[in-house]
Amino acid sequence: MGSSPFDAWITNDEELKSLLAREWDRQTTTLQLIASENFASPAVMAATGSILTNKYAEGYPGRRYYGGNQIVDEVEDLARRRLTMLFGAEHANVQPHSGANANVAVYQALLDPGDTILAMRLDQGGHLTHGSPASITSKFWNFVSYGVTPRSDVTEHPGEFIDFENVRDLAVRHRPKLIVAGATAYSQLIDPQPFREIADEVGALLMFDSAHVAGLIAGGVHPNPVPFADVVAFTTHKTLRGPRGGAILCREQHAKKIDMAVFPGQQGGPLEHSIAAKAVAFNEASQPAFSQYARQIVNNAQAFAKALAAEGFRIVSGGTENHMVVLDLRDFDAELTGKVAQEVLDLAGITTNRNQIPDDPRSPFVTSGLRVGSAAQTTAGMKEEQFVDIAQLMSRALRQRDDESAIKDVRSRVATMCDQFNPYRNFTK
Ligand code: DSN
Repeated sequence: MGSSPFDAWITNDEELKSLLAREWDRQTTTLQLIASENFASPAVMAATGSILTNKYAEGYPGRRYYGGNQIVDEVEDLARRRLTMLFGAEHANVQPHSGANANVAVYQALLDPGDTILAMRLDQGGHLTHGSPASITSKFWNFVSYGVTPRSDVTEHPGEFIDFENVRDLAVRHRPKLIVAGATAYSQLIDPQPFREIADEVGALLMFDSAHVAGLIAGGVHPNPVPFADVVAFTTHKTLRGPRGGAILCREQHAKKIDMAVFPGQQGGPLEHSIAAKAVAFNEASQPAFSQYARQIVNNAQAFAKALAAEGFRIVSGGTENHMVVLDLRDFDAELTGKVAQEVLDLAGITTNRNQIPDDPRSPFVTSGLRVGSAAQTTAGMKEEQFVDIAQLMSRALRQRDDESAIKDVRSRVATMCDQFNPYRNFTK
């Protein structure tokens, strides 16, 4: 079993050290295909584990409620500067602890309780914070949902797409104060322009939730919503490959309200060690190599989708234009649920998550779908060829799920691949 070089610092806690060593082993000997995950660089991880974790810094640079923040102010300013430059934005807030916090802070900043928000429904590809009944957001604001519509006239790949006629009809009918674009399980590019046009037509503000695609935007392979949206909120740890956390970009006119909503509205002391790690990631994402990385993520996802379709899976939206592929398992095997598929693939060393497909007859805990993504294994150096192999291994494990020796064989092939493509190969002790 290997271990992270960082674990050497944990000298006095054998119990935790052993858990970290096991997780290191899991991450580097099994395939990480969860579309919202990635492998952060050692520099990002080092900053996350830095001395900045010791500092309280409620407030913002130049306006803190505690002393001793001269250097922390520079760290946070560095992160804000790098982020605004990366996306061409007017203002950045790098304090949200997560994407969910960031989204709720945006609602709090721009709306009054009870105001109407038009957003994508969870089972159609949206996020919990887009008004799911299980989320606090649905208790405070009145959500109207749009979804996807099956289309057979898209000859290259018929499937489910955001239907802008439907978004417009709902917007005209319900007059939302805010429209939310962006998704967590939607594999097509989301064009911010038609959303802006609809928002302008009904006098709504526009927020783009770019949690999943932030890295693709930074790498130039997804349209940048910043020129179109009033606010762009996202996580920093998905395709952007930074530390776990959130961030918000906005037009200057909303800056004060957004900052007030994050702190003191939502949060207390910011996680300055995470903010330092965000600064590292924003710098990494501004390098030319990151654009090549983003392009490779999409190429890999497209090769993956094609190979999965060849194995008999139906691809929701007919294909992918980003980093993820959502599989409808029913054509492959009507009996196979997302829950069982996820469990079988776990045994075979392939980490995925079950996901509802549009209008899924099964519950969110069971599902008829599976979501996979290419960002993490692309970081590890995998190319189209490896993703074709992974599609075949997934298919074999799921078809032969009752055959222990077949699962074992897939697991051993996965281990060989992971050995060849260890994201931390230069850092393993
Ligand atoms: N953003 C979700 C995901 O896509 O996995 C988690 O909230």
